[in-house]
Amino acid sequence: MGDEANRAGSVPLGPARYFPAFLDVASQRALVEDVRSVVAAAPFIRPETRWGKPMSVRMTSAGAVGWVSDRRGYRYEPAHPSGSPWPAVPQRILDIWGAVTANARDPDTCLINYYYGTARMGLHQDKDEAELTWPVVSVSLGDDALFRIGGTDRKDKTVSHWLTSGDVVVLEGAGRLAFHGIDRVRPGSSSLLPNGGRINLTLRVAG
Ligand code: MD3
Ligand code: FE
Repeated sequence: MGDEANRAGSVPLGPARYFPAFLDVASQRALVEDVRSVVAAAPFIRPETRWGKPMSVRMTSAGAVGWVSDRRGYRYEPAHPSGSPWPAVPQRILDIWGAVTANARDPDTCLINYYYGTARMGLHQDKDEAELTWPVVSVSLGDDALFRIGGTDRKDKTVSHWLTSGDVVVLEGAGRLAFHGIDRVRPGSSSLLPNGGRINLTLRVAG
């Protein structure tokens, strides 16, 4: 897996494969329109942790299932908390997965994270999916974000990198269970989103 994508221009970022400036501005704008149509059907919410504390990142999803968190814990659900099914993953987003993975199957969920102001995401592993062997693909849109990634032990050394709009990161193999997070976003660093902030699209096979 990955040889074709490496030929298309990825560099290592810790255990991740990083595609700087993978998307041109026209593609980024088209993706923002796709996000708008998803959000019209499945509005952003501010999930609560299982301890009842609201997260600083707003979230919604597209796909057969979507990631939710509340006092019952973290899990994938077939519907938005409103009861409506999640909208389909837009084709342009699926095309990115097709371009940077071996594409053995499509992702069944796209998490849409919205960071505004001081929103951040603490160091964590992604392991709510049924099979942890499929890649995870992340697309950054809008303001720059300070991304941190380490190893499979929380205490492992981490590397930090500012992700910018249009960047794509792929996690697979040993990197799939790496600890990672977003320390902060730099307000006003991009004009892509009229109201500022950062959107991250995360494509996964949830199972
Ligand atoms: C490393 N999101 O939603 S994307 C998340 O920018 C999440 O919103 C961050 O971490 C964001 O869970 C980081 C980059 C990313 C995505 C998945 C990974 C890095 C990853 C899975 C394993 C290791
Ligand atoms: Fe994550």
